[in-house]
Amino acid sequence: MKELKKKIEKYKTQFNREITLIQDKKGLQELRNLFLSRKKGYVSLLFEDFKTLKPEERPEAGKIINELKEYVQTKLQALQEEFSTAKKVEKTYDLTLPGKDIYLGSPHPIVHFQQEIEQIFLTMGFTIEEGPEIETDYYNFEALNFPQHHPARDDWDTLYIKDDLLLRTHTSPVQIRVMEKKKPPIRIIIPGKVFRKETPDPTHLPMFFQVEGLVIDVGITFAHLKGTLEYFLKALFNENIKIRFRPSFFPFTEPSAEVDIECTVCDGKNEDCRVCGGSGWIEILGAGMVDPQVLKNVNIDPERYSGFAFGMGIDRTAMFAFQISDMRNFYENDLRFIRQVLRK
Ligand code: FA5
Repeated sequence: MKELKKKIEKYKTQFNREITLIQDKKGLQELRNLFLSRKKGYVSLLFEDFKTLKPEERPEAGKIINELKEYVQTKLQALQEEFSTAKKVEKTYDLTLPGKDIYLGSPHPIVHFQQEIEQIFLTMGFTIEEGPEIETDYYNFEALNFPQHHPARDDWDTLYIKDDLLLRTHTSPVQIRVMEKKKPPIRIIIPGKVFRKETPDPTHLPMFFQVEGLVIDVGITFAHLKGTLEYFLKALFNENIKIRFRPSFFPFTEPSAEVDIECTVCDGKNEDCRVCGGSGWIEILGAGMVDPQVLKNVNIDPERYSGFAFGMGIDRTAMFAFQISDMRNFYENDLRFIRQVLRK
């Protein structure tokens, strides 16, 4: 009898250990066979032992063997049910259905576009510079040849923080900041945010991005300016993009030009186009040869060095690259718009 009790204890410990290792129905069946199979199961073998006991020991022996049998059966049954419900849950997934769209965050389309522009200039050997968005009157105007009360300042009206501090109206002041520190050869671009007193419309914003370009070296001519911009615009749009240079005026370049591209919204075919006003052309940048006076302002000898500069509206140009008829869309935070543009 003592021996039987020991055996039962041993089997129970073994069962408890093995049931925790079971992973599937196959394992479950194997454990069931090990303990309950009619001929060689441990419980059946215990009943064989039972037959060798004295008659007065049998009632207690029968009771504890049956308790083990019930214990094993109940535990196996519970595990079987667990497996069946898990299978039912699995069945509720229909793997043929399309998955849920998960939107990952991403930089704003204008930032993406700015990076594209930077990449083109980096491959041309330019480096990238930055400057402050709050600027002094000296850098934004004075050093760029806009004396106080010069009427050209009116085009660049802006928000003043103090008499001498303002939100920069263009990226050109960074030209001065860089030329004060570095001597030629200089070949840089300056992307950044600028601000103007402007009523928003499809092609004008009070806050927008520009990318400035500046090249200063010995023997730089207008041909270099033209070649660089043509190469850049073809790389940004396509080989067939139509470009035109128009004479213009900026106090800090002489001669100056404005560069237009063909309107990609109407292809020059809609007289009522709200973007190009029916002209078929849209201005995307201002440019010119750096005025000798500007070079003198930063102690670069204009007799030895010459250079060109340009300033392009990133949002304005993005509008044509993405063929969008209203630039304000970029800042209305409608994710349906942003995602469409990012997919193009
Ligand atoms: C300038 O800002 C000069 N600093 C450009 C320059 C740099 C000329 C270096 C010569 C040498 P302008 O005001 O034309 O120029 O602006 C340049 C470009 O910025 C425009 O061609 C246009 O693409 C964009 N832009 C101008 N105003 C707005 C506006 N309100 N909203 C969006 N884009 C604008």
